[in-house]
Parts: sequence; structure tokens; C-alpha cells
Amino acid sequence: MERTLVLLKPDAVQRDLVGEIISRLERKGLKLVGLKLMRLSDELLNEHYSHLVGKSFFPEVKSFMQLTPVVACCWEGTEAVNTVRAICGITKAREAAPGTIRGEFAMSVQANLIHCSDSLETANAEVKRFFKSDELFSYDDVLERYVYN
Ligand code: YYY
Ligand code: MG
Repeated sequence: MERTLVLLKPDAVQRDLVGEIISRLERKGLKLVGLKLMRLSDELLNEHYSHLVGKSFFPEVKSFMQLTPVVACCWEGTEAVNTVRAICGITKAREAAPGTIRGEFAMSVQANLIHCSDSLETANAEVKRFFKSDELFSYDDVLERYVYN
């Protein structure tokens, strides 16, 4: 089982898409093991988007991510990292495939509704960065056998 980090960005919060996005991940069969609202500090964003520090658009990305609190969630499942990535769609949302979250609901590159971890290694680091261990939960999923058999 893998765990992956998802952030519902300020555009998802403002556009009332939090429930829709969480619902899509739930209905896919992923298990929600962590969930909270949080305001992202400069420090956290510098770490989280360290691959973008130095890019001309980075200050804008940062201030966009600080417009409202974001919803941080951790999802668990077999190959959860790639599964969530596929459901999310590509970065440039207006070209994201129909059926994906970005493809269905977004037009922008910056305002693309959702962040999700891009590899298992990144996911492990990101889950730790955003959640304390007592904010993550293990529990039986009574439908697991019907989701995975
Ligand atoms: O993982 P993903 O969110 O799809 O893209 P990244 O390349 O990691 O970039 C993170 C974030 O930065 C992206 O979701 C929007 C923003 N961004 C941007 O505003 N303009 C770019 N040219 C590239 C990325
Ligand atoms: Mg990324």
C-alpha cells in the first residue's frame, strides 16, 4: 500500500470544488487517512516547491497558494501515487484529459485545483512534511475486498 499527498488549492476552496474532488478520490476506492485545512507558510512552500525556487513564476505560485487555507489530505491504496496522478491530469489544466480533475474543472496552469505527489519517493517526503504521525490514521476499510479483489 502506498500513501500520497494531495493539496486542494485555493481555487478549489473558492470554487466550492473541495467535496467534488474528495468524492472522486473516495469513489475511485482510495482510502482517506489524513485530512485538514492549513495555511501554507513561506517556509513550507519553499520546501514543497523547491524544484521551482528561482523560476520567474515562483513568487506568483507562492502568493496564489497563500490566498486561502488549503485542504491537505493523505490517500492510501495500491499504487496510490500514480493512480492519483492519473486522476488529477497534467499541469496545464486546459489541456488535461477529459475525465481528469484538471481536465474537467480547470483552465489555468497556476490555478489547476490540486497538487499530488509525483513519485513514491516524493510522496513519502511530502506526507511527512504536511502531516504529523498522529494526524495519520490506520483503520480497516470494510469494502477493501470489494474494491481490490
Ligand atoms: O506537479 P504539478 O502541479 O503538475 O506541476 P509542477 O511542475 O510540480 O509545478 C507546481 C505548480 O507550479 C503547478 O501546479 C502550477 C505552478 N506552475 C506555474 O504556475 N507555471 C509553470 N510554468 C509551472 C508550474
Ligand atoms: Mg509537482
